[in-house]
Amino acid sequence: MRELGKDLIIVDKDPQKVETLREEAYEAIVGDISEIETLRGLKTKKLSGVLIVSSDNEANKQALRNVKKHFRPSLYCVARASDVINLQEMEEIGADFVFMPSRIVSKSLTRSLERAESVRIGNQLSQWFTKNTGKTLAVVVHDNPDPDAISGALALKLMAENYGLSPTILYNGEIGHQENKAFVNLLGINLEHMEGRDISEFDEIALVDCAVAGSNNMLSEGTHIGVVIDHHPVGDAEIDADFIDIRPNVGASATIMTKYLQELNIDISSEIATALLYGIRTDTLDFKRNTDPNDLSAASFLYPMADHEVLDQLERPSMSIETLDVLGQAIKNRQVVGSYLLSNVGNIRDRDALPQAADYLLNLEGIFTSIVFGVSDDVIYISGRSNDIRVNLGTILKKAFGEGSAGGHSTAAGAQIALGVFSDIKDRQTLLKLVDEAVVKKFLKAVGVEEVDE
Ligand SMILES: [Mn+2]
Repeated sequence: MRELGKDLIIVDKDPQKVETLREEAYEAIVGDISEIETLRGLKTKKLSGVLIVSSDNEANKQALRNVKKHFRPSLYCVARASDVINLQEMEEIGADFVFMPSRIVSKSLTRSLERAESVRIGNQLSQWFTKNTGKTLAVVVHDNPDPDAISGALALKLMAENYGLSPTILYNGEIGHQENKAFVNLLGINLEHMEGRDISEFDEIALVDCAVAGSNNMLSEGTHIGVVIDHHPVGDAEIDADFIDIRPNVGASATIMTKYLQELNIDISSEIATALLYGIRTDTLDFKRNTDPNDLSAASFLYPMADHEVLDQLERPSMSIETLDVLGQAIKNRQVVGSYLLSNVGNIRDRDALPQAADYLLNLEGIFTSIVFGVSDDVIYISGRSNDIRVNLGTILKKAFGEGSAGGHSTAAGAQIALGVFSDIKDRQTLLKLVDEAVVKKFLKAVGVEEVDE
């Protein structure tokens, strides 16, 4: 109470207790709180609240009734109950807040345990780094890395440097989407493509935002890993690693890494805070998807350190000319069949423009599923979006174009089909027409819609 800056008057039946309290400089009086006389004595004081906290439920209830009857109704009343039944009764009598000591103890115990657990794994990770000081470390992210993977790797790199290792972030595939490219450029993030690098030149390997060697990363299956940090459920995949921290309840690997930086007291630059915050926000769709209180607490820790001008810029990425062209083609070439929209954008260089175009076309009135496709040198790329709850786009694309070449979720999916023999066709126009027919037919057949004759 003293911390709240309020004066406290204590009433207790036991004169000895009252004596002790007075010695400790508290204002204390002897009295039975269930008796109205005791309360009368308090009425002269300007009370802002009453705490009824004896261990006797009956006395507490009587005191509560008296307070409700004889004091102003706005007086704030807190009461203590030993069980749920008494808690309910006290609430009915009019207590503003009733607490059960056993619950408070168990809550604070849970918190202490969580705290202890976080200290324990923080120590384990720090021990791993200490043991490997002086070594080179490959920090490997999943293929076509997103901001969560990249920022998580950045944090792990920082940590490794703090422990005297020489880390390099490695990725495979491409950094797609304008937003992700802008993210890497604006924050000056240094990561190297795996092409031409030999993983065996590194002493140790860490995996961030993916957990299984050979699955969505360029490592060979069964590679021994030093540290694994991830938040995707791995099922019963076997992982050969010294240190594994996979938290499927958490919304982002960046959240896990933020907790480690906090735990191990590592100084965070504004760039890293910005990257991690952006990673958490994009992976949780601004805390709307797969999110956990830990994501929010990590974000609130990073927020004051982050560069909000950069974050603003990341939210409004400029569209490349190529993306704009593809979008233009997609709008022009659209074919609408019922609530399905299909569009052939022809030859493409940047296939990342396809999902963006598919996203955009979903805004058209009456369209619930959009499919945009184009042809690069020898591959047809198909990208689809759907907000039709009856449609599982991933399944449909697999059905239309084969298990091996399609994948994705119910709302966002894609497929890649090798042109094979078709790529020899010299006449590009003929080729595009063939592709168009094939893709549209296969898709409509898979969704069970007859193509309308034009
Ligand atoms: Mn992630």
